[in-house]
Amino acid sequence: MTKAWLALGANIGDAKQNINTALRLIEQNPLIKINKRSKMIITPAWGKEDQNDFHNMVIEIKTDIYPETLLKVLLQIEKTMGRERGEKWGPRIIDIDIVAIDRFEVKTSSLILPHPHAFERDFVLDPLREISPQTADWIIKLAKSPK
Ligand code: PH2
Ligand code: MG
Ligand code: MG
Repeated sequence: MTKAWLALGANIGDAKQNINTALRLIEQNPLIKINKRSKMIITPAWGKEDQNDFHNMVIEIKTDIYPETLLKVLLQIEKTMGRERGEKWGPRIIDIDIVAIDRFEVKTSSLILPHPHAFERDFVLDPLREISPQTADWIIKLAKSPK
C-alpha cells in the first residue's frame, strides 16, 4: 500500500467542524485508511493575507488509489461539502491537498507532487513534521536541489 500525506485547511464557517467533516468523508472511502493525524492548528492566511485565519491539519493515509484518481476523490469531497472555487488562495469551506504520495515526483497538467508550495508553507510543514518528519525533510531537500 502507498502512503500519502494530505493537508486540510478551512477558513469559512465553522472551520474546525469542516475539517472534522472532511476527515469523516475521507474515512468513509473503503479504499482509504487514515493512519495518523496531526494536531489541528490555527494559522494566519498565507499568500493572500486579508482573510480569516485558517484551521489546518495534515494526515497520513494508506491507499492504493492511483494518484490522479485520489485527486478526483478529494475534489469530490470538497464539492460535496459545498466548496466553490473563487479567487486563488482565497477563503474556502474546505481544501484538501495532496502534499505527497510516497516519494513520487509527478508533474502532469492536473497534479504536481510533492505539492509545489509545501516547502514554503509552515501551515503544511509544521503539522507534517509532527507525523512524518522524514517526509517534511524530503520535501525541503527536493525544493533546494537544483532542477
Ligand atoms: N491555503 C491556501 C492559501 N493560504 N493559508 C493558511 N494559513 N492555510 C491554508 O490552508 C491556506 C492558506 C490555498 O490553499
Ligand atoms: Mg491548498
Ligand atoms: Mg486545493
